[in-house]
Amino acid sequence: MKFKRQIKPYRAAAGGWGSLEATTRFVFDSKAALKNMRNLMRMNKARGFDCPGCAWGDDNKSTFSFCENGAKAVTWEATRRTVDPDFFAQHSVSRLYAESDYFLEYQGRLTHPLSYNPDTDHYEPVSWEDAFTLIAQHIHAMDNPDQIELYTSGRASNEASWLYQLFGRMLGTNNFPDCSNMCHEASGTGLKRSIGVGKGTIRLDDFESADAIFVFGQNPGTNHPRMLHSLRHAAEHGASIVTFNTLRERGLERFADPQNPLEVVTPMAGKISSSYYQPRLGGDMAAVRGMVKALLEEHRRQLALDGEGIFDTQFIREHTHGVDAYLAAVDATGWEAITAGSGLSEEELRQAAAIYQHSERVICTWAMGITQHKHSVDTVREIANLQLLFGQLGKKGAGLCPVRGHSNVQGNRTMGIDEKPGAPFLDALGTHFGFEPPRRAGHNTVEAIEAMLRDEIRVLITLGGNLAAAAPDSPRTEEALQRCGLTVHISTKLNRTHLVPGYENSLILPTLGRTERDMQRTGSQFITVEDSFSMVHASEGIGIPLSEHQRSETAIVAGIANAVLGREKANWQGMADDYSVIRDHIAATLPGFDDFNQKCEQPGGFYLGNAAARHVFATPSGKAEFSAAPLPDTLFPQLGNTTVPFVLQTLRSHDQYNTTIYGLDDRYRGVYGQRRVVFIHPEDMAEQGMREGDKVDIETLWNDGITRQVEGFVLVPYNIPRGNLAAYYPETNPLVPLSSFGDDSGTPTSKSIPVKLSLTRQQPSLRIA
Ligand SMILES: Nc1nc2c(c(=O)[nH]1)N[C@H]1C(S)=C(S)[C@@H](COP(=O)(O)OP(=O)(O)OC[C@H]3O[C@@H](n4cnc5c(=O)[nH]c(N)nc54)[C@H](O)[C@@H]3O)O[C@H]1N2
Ligand SMILES: Nc1nc2c(c(=O)[nH]1)N[C@H]1C(S)=C(S)[C@@H](COP(=O)(O)OP(=O)(O)OC[C@H]3O[C@@H](n4cnc5c(=O)[nH]c(N)nc54)[C@H](O)[C@@H]3O)O[C@H]1N2
Ligand SMILES: [Mo]
Repeated sequence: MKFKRQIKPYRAAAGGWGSLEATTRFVFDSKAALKNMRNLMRMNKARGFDCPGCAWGDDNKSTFSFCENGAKAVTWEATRRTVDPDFFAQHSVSRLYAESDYFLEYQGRLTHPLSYNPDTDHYEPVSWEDAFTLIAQHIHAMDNPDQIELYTSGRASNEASWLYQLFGRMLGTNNFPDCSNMCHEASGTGLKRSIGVGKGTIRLDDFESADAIFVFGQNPGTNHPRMLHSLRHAAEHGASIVTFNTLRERGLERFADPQNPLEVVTPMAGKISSSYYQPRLGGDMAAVRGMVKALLEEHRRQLALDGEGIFDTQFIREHTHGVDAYLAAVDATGWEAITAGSGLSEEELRQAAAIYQHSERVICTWAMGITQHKHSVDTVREIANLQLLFGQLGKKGAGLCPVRGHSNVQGNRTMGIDEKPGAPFLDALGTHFGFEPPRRAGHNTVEAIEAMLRDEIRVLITLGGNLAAAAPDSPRTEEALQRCGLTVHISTKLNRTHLVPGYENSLILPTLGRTERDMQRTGSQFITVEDSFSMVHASEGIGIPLSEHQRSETAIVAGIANAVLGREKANWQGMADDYSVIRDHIAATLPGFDDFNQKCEQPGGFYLGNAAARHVFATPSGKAEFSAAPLPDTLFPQLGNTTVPFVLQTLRSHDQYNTTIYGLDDRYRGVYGQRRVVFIHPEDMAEQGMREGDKVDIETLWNDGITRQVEGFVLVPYNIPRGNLAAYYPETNPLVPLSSFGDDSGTPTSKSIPVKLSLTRQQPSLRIA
């Protein structure tokens, strides 16, 4: 594979011809053009499969809506390329380990169950029955049930996830680390504390009636392209779109310039105006505090004039708790701390506050720029504070909207993939199946890796995902995997995690993707998923599986559970034969799922509801809780007085889906044919005596004596605050210390890593991507 490396600023608008061209290129490059086209046509229709891309909702108005990156996700899965036993006979694990993440997944779909042979360093075919027996042997040899970790990635269906948690809890553990621990955990934790429910309060059509949409720390042009449609429609109706993003992101920027209508004739064309603020990394809590400070001043001024003020005092009185303490905290926060913390001027924040004040209905959305910092829970709660002051909850066109990542990550949690499950769910599960579920909290992702490093874990099973590449501190995560006796990976494609085997055994279990037909004993099965707006709907694959040896996730989980626990506790095989049996169990154990099977027939799915949107708050006070947390003094209290030259964020390029690398371009940021780049302010570059195109090493500054460094990153001058850097994940994951995670969220601080730069001395032999 040869790639032309180039940096060339992208001048067109986001969406448009560029995406259509890229989409068709992907469709025709994947050796299955016709099948892919047919797949795209079915995506998101009432019957057909749910897009395995992001968790944005479907507007049931257009017959089908897909975006460039959804198309990539589908075609990547629907490839005809395969990695079969011959491939593994040819390539040893050490040889494959030397390849890039791009190379590994590009080889195609896994077709056979495989078992690692340490004597030959090769994966070899194994029968399903032998694989299940081996898993059972390892699990039966454990001293206690907490010696297993059951990881989940957010693509797994509701049915597979629910069955997986039942298996774990019947085994006796709550060790359910999942990708959400590295993702929106702070949103769940923060919102639960503030409004009693860890999910967004709005529905997709609320975007149509919003007067303003504040988008914090999110890059929808790449990661939620269908959200651009909602933003465009909102803007057409006159809504202001106000962006807070450290980087100038093209997908958002064009919205920022009212003089520049999107140039091409596509569904994206249209004139969208907004404001664009560039806080420094981790500066959003201070920015929102600044807005509230300005609004409080205005409230008091108005109050003196008309006795009412601008806040929704009735809502505050009836539905909230703690406003006085919060406003005292706002008074106690000076402008100096606000501007220093946010990197924005008082004038900019007053301007943003004025837009907010003059908008009757406001939606606040956010993603990883908010959730992957040390003080993320407080930041989420600060956004909630702002919305509570104005009663923006449960009103049409207004509310809180964490925009989820993986297409069913919200559903996984609803199904009980949670290391700290609530008592009501465990009670329901225990009563329904007649057993006593474990009550001890289990491990989140960071805790799971730490436990593996302490040799406390014997078995790791991953239901999707790529833990070795997605988790922080890559060398330590890889060591952790090697300290498990058995690792088992239920996967569609080959990835780095498979190449770091456990010390006794490792299995790769090939699974069907969401786009594929899932035939079981009682016929073709559908699964269900939940989007960011709490809509649950059915998804039925149509593609013909590549191999008769691939099994569905649900069937694999049932097979493992049956081998380990036997059929006395539950009829695992019966559930795998007919997923509607699982849905009946879900209906019996989870609120909101009554008549689940019947509700699946509704086109577009059904709404799970959101208590906070109905002004019912499941908090200790029974009301929405203001949070009076102070602004953090520093992002790195662990570092004391150490000078931190740069703060680095790790983010996604346009051609990737998390650790899946589709290609080496990042079109909107003007990067082509390469991924080892670091974005830097031109003046910072000059000050360091460095030039565009120079190669640099990036080293983390931390307090544990471990050297964390990545080498040979090309400097790209960019519109980014002074002192801030950006580079792609997962290449930079070795830089994120395992011990650096969010307060109360445990999420690795992937958006604020303290680093220094130095020119690369020796040119390392670069591996592509
Ligand atoms: N095509 C595609 N789609 C995806 C994914 C993918 O990899 N590819 N991943 C999926 C998943 S799992 C997730 S979680 C989502 C992720 O969706 P995003 O959160 O959009 O993903 P990131 O690329 O991490 O981008 C973070 C954005 O926040 C900004 N940012 C970073 N730090 C800060 C900060 O401190 N303050 C502010 N205001 N801005 C900041 C960055 O400049 C960047 O624009 O996307 C999902 N959808
Ligand atoms: N530095 C840094 N690290 C990060 C982040 C960051 O912004 N910066 N983001 C974090 C976030 S938000 C997330 S969500 C995590 C993602 O962490 P993960 O969810 O663990 O990683 P993915 O890259 O999404 O997983 C890709 C793999 O999933 C498998 N797969 C794909 N489809 C299916 C399927 O349908 N079924 C099954 N069983 N397997 C499938 C394939 O084998 C593929 O190789 O990474 C986190 N890590
Ligand atoms: Mo995510």
